[in-house]
Amino acid sequence: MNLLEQIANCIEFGKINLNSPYPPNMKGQEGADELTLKALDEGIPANDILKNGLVIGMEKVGVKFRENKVFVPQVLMSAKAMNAATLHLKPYFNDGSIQRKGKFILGTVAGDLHDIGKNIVGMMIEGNGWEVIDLGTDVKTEQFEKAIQEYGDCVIGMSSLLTTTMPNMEASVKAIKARYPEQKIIIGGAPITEDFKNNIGADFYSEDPQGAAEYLNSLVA
Ligand code: B1M
Repeated sequence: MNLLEQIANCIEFGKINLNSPYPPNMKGQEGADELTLKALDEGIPANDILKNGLVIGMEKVGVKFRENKVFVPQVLMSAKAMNAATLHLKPYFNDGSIQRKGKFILGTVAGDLHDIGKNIVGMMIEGNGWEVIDLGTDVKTEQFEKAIQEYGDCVIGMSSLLTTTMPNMEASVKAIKARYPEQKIIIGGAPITEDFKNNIGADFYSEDPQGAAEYLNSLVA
């Protein structure tokens, strides 16, 4: 297995670093942390490490999560491994030698404080090579609009977990579409459906993070 494949493996199985006891069958082995440093030392371009190592691993996690082959705790370990690796890549993001696929502005809609699912969506999309700007929970229409003005070319993602906040999602989508007709908006969350998406005029509904990542990737393919 070459170095990039090993890095992808660490992300897929949530192996953060040498000292991490998780997963048990990789105990004592180097993790995403050390292997990313090693790859940089060997002169592998940071962009290759991201695209052909980290992103490949995260895509596999996304598919396994969708198929119920892994669960929230495993996804969180993968995200931790991803974070450990991307810390070493930070200077290359800053100097422009790594190009992100685009900007994704994410928030849980007004009145709604649920953020566990939204955070997983954010991690997965970041792991797919996007810059994620997380506005948090209880995000009002004006906050989404302010972010559009501030970040320019971007895709908006909205999450809702309560049937009582679905009307707030509808109001936000409609207001944003009225002001920025070309603005792409993805929606998701447990009570959201394809029909609801069609009724409120959002661009895409995904029931899981992987679907949202695949849609985003299709926009820049
Ligand atoms: Co609340 N809660 N909660 N809650 N809570 C639910 C959602 C509920 C179904 C529980 C129940 O009654 N069985 C119910 C909603 C009922 C309804 O609307 N019909 C409910 C209620 C009623 C409430 C309160 C009103 C309770 C009260 O105070 N009386 C209150 C509301 C507070 C508020 O938001 N204003 C409330 C509060 C809370 C806590 C604060 C205690 C806590 C949230 C903690 C937090 O998020 N930081 C909480 C929790 C934990 C839940 C449950 C138990 C779990 C939600 C969760 O995190 N799921 C939930 C019951 C349940 O789902 N079993 C419940 C795990 C997460 C990984 O899944 O969020 O679905 P999920 O995200 C998935 C997908 O939906 C999708 O991908 C994610 C990853 O797979 N997805 C997207 C999500 N967003 C996406 C966006 C996308 C694409 C995919 O694109 C942009």
